[in-house]
Amino acid sequence: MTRSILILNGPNLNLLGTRQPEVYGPTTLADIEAMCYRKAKVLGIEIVFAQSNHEGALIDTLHAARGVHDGIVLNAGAYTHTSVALMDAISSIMLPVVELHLSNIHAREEFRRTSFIAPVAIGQICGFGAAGYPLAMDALLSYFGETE
Ligand code: CA2
Repeated sequence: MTRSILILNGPNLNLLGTRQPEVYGPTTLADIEAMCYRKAKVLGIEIVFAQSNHEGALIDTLHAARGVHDGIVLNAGAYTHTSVALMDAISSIMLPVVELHLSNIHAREEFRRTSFIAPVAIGQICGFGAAGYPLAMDALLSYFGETE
């Protein structure tokens, strides 16, 4: 069975590469998407790559992942630090979620150290820039291997 992973990105990540390259790097979200598709080909899996600036749309996309995808890589952006609703959505769908951030959220402002995603994720990858996306895909594949 071919595994399928949803790679879901939250608010403002559509602006990557256009502003604050000193924090988030020079890579655009389109570059990251292309990187993820190349990685998926190597891994022999399917992916869907998506982004929304809207909390409800992110929740709808998480709900729709049930029965379609085997796992999720989620960069929830700033909603990471605020959204009980996203946390509840992840709890409800019973799919493994890897929390991902480009920056090291633990080395920045204090408010970024709080994550509502972390308690309901299988793990967190942060601080490796765009390279974190293929790392998160590897992490999910490793998790599938261990849980089969
Ligand atoms: O490091 C990450 O991946 C974050 O999820 C990015 C979020 C931030 O709120 C989180 O604390 C950590 C922000 C994404 C905003 O992206 C921008 C891109 C270009 C210009 C400005 C913001």
